[in-house]
Amino acid sequence: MGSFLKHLNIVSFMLIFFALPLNLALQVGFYSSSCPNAENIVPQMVQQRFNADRSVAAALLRMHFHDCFIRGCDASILIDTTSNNQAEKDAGANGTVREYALIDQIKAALERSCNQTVSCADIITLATREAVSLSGGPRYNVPTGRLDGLISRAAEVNLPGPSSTVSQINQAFRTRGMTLNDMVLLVGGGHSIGVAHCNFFQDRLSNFQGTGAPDSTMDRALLTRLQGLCGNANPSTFLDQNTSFVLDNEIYNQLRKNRGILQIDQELALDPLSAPMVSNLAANNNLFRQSFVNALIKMGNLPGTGGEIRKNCRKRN
Ligand code: HEM
Ligand SMILES: *[C@@H]1O[C@H](CO)[C@@H](O)[C@H](O)[C@H]1NC(C)=O
Ligand SMILES: *[C@@H]1O[C@H](CO)[C@@H](O)[C@H](O)[C@H]1NC(C)=O
Ligand SMILES: CC(=O)N[C@H]1CO[C@H](CO)[C@@H](O)[C@@H]1O
Repeated sequence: MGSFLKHLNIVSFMLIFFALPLNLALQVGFYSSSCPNAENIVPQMVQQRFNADRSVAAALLRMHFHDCFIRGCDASILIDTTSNNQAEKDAGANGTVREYALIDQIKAALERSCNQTVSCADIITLATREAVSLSGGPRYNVPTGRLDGLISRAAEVNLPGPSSTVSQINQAFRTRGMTLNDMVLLVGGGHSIGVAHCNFFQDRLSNFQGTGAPDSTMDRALLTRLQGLCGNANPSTFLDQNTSFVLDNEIYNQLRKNRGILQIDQELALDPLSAPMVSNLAANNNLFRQSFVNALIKMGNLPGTGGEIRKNCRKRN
């Protein structure tokens, strides 16, 4: 009996062991002995870029999201298209993900400092951590130790669009192990900085859902301004019309004032599923700060499928 139990334990141990998502090796300070400078080099380079253009913070946060939602956080977003493979970055939803050159520069500096040690997926993660704190968000410890994936396919990019409903977006988060609360935090918090181009919300400005009229939920002054802005070119406007460069809970207040730019953002405040959370977050920036970071770390832990430490973030070794 004892030996049977012992066997059972070994079997269940092995089951648990092999079922472990590959990210359980992630830990805070993963590079502290293998590349002690990694957590200085990334912040320095992001800070430098931010000093020249503070919109870089939003770009990094969005890149992290687009990376993690396809194949986990494995830098699949960074792979370039080749003659026989159209990569994620060339899928429609990725058209305006930016700051790939900054990631290349950080990678080059890390390669000089520690040969083939720091993954591109961790570079995005550490750069995002910096983006959050440079935007006035909390500074947090973030686990590292991710591997770079070997696969990146445009056809796998199944990100929801800006006209999705709250329950559709919720479903996209649920299939990745995240809750409605995580979703409201990440979409709202993510959209508390950065911009959207007219093509992503133009449908709200005139013939909304075939009604022949603009989206009646949009604040009139905002509607008028956006109608003037969006012409033939495709300019952009701030997702948070008030504190546009600050990662804070003000976006939720804007949404409650019907000043959301993207339809999905506005829906967060209107849909009974998410409206109570929007109210709570709008009223409490400390609640927002702590819970946003927790949700962001959770998103950053979405497990990849394993791989390598790339030498060049744009291609497999
Ligand atoms: C799943 C629901 C989401 C949808 C439908 C969505 C959609 C969009 C769209 C259409 C834009 C405008 C892009 C452009 O015009 O260049 C945008 C921008 C942005 N999104 Fe999201 N998003 C979602 C979730 C998230 C999440 C979870 C984050 C991060 C935690 C995030 C962070 C950002 C940031 C920072 C920007 C501004 C980018 C910049 O300034 O370059 N989004 N999003
Ligand atoms: C980096 O590593 C590769 C193989 O892993 C080796 O060939 C090369 O000499 C190393 N370069 C430096 C500067 O250590
Ligand atoms: C802008 O945000 C600040 C700080 O969050 C707030 O006090 C103010 O009322 C907001 N202004 C508008 C026009 O929404
Ligand atoms: C900048 C960029 O790579 N844009 C691409 C996004 O995806 C669409 C559709 O696949 C391409 O046509 C764009 O060139």
